[in-house]
Amino acid sequence: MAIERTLILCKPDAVSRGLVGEIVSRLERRGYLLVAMKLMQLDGERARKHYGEHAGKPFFDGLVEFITSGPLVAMCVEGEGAIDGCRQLIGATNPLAAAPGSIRADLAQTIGRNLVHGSDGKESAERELAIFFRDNDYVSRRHDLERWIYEK
Ligand code: D4T
Repeated sequence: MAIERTLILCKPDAVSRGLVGEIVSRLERRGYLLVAMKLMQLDGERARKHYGEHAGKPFFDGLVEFITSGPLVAMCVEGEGAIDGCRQLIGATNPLAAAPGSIRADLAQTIGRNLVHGSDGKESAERELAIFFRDNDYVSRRHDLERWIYEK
């Protein structure tokens, strides 16, 4: 296992429903560290870039429309095996298939309004983080990592 960074988005439905605190709290309680965070509204160009792998699929236009429809919160989350760990906390894409206790199972109803995004691998994490953050957006949490999280 290694210390990883992943992109987590509280999508516009999460912001609109007032669930950002709940989502951040679940990530923090697991011990993951926020190393960058931004409240922003995504433009169409960046949204299409972020969801590029889905271009041409029937749900693509609706997805872009939804993700640009209001403010979202973008975060870079760091921790041991954080990419898969965050995916586990978030739950399966369709809330009806998500494990009980996961964010989507507990708080969402439909695949098109599933509250959260989490990168699904190292390459996508790197690619996606670069869409949302510049180098100087990141802070170091090395001290917290060594103190509280990392098992030597
Ligand atoms: P994200 O990317 O939002 O974390 O979701 P997942 O990684 O869990 O799922 P995904 O990439 O397969 O889908 C991206 C995004 O598209 C929406 N979606 C997906 C949809 O509205 N209808 C669909 O049929 C699918 C497959 C939900 C998440």
